[in-house]
Amino acid sequence: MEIQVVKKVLDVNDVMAAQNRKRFADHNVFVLNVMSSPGSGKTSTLEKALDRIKDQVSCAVIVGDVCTSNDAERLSAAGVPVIQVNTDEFGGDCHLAAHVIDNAANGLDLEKIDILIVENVGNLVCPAEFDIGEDARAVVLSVTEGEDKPEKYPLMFRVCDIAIINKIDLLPYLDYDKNAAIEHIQRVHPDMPVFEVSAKTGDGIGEWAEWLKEKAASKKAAA
Ligand SMILES: Nc1nc2c(ncn2[C@@H]2O[C@H](COP(=O)(O)OP(=O)(O)O)[C@@H](O)[C@H]2O)c(=O)[nH]1
Ligand SMILES: [Mg+2]
Repeated sequence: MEIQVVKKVLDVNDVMAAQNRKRFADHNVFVLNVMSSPGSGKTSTLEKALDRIKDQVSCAVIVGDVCTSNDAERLSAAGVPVIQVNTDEFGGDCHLAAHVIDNAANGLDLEKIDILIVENVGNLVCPAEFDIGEDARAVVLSVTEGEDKPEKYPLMFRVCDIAIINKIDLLPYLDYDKNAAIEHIQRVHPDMPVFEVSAKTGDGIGEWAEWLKEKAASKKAAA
């Protein structure tokens, strides 16, 4: 019985996600859904990436947390439009659903935006189950989380297009085996591109920011 209810929720979400995808395509907006467990560095890597690309492409962010507008305040410093969603207002959801993105997008002038980044609620499980109408998905995994998370939470790594290993500045202080982590990622998702970055030092941010710009440019070119 419960399974049927869950299926229905996901079906309704898929319909809304398809509407979002059409709406974003109509306005030529490339949408990236960024997911991870809390604290792996979604906001930090986005702050650094936005600093690099915001003068070349017009960006905006929708950020989801259960409570607070801390991340919106941090991301607004880049000078791009930011919409904060607090899921506490509708039951404390552990993910952003498609209708939530639809509502949040009403607060943005989509005609003026090339890249919309969604920082999802910190969680390696539920956000992977909800299509929001995005073009691509990225999972951030930090070196303090252990190498085996991709195999423990495989859906997240299966549905994402790229993985970003963050906090590589901490590698000298840890027993973390980065190559083992990459093997775990690619066992779940063969050939998944993996970017190795440090939001603290800026290492590797350029490469993933370039990937983002190129993906957005190819969507525009195909339109
Ligand atoms: N040493 C180090 N700390 C980082 C890095 N990226 C983020 N942090 C720290 O990790 C914590 C969580 O980062 P945040 O971006 O808020 O993670 P989020 O919850 O995924 O958005 C903060 O204290 C950051 O300063 C990094 O590359 N290196
Ligand atoms: Mg954050």
